[in-house]
Amino acid sequence: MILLTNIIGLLLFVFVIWWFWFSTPRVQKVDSKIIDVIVDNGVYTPSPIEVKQGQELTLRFIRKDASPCAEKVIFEKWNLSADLPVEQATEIKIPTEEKGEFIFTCQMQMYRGILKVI
Ligand SMILES: [Cu+2]
Repeated sequence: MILLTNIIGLLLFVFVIWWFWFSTPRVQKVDSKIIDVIVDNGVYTPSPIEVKQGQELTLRFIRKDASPCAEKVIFEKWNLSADLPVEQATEIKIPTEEKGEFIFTCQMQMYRGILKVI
């Protein structure tokens, strides 16, 4: 009888372990971030953009404005630039190792956005 109780106890124990390890969905830590930035009417939206230092960041520029003014985006700080085809998403990976406020602009600096790394 004691043996039977022990076996049942053991089975219960195994079941509980199995339950926790295999049947609960694992929580995944997400530290990448993609932010959509709309390019239209002379402004980047949203701006300012605030992110945490060291987190992965991709800005996905979606250009609505067909005027040549909007065709490039430039991050002077990192020497990064990209052509933005109209009505398409263009992804740019942004370094966030350094804290600060960084400006991004079109080639004529009429469009201006601010990225804050905090
Ligand atoms: Cu411009």
